[in-house]
Amino acid sequence: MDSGIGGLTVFDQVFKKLPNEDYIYIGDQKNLPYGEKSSELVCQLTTRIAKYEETLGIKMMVIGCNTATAASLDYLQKELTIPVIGVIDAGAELGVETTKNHKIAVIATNGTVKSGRYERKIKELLPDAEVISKGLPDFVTLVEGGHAKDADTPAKVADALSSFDGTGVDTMIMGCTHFPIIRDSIQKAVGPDVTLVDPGVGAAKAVDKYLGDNDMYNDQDKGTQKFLSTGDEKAFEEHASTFLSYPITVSHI
Ligand code: DGN
Repeated sequence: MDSGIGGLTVFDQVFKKLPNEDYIYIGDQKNLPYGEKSSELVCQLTTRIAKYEETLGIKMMVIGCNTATAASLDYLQKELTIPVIGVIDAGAELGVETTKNHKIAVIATNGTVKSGRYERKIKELLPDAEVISKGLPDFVTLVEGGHAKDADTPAKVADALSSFDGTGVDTMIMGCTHFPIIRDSIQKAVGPDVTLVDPGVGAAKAVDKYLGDNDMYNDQDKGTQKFLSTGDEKAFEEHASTFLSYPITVSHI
């Protein structure tokens, strides 16, 4: 699930790794954005989607939204009877695997940064890590507005990331579903010495490991993909082309 459409970047990574599984993606488009809402409200909204998903007979849930993971992962892991994987823990693990000098940057929504969940998880795995986090909600607006490929976007991104100059971070976690869409601009801004981490890739690894360890793979040849939205399904379909390289059909719930 995701607050809306951005979680498609996470879906895409999991789907690429595990194409034989059946997927139901729910975007809570009616209630987006989650990024600037209180964590109590985000937890309530995420739980509502999770409870609905559970009724559909799913075997695992991936919270493909960083803000929703920050607000509700611990609660949902206790509340649901199925395994729940959050994109933050998976992203933090990948960040820890990637860093060599233990200096890690996290860029995300303000909600995610305020939760401190990336920092906590990174330090749990790598106690001497130095974590520098920054809330960049304007990047969400930029991608949502369809400006990812605008000529002035690299300059805007570079300006927003200039506070990382001289910090020595060697790894930057793109802790928001929208940020991989402007990955090239981010890479250009931080330079070739900083490795970018996409938590969607981490989530795909975590899902694969869990299914493998628990003998839960689907042994069919080809999986199915269903996309549901709580908002305007046509707008969702059109907008999806910003996030995916293939068209999708979306139904309203
Ligand atoms: N999906 C959200 C996240 O990864 O934090 C970003 C979109 C939003 O709700 N602001």
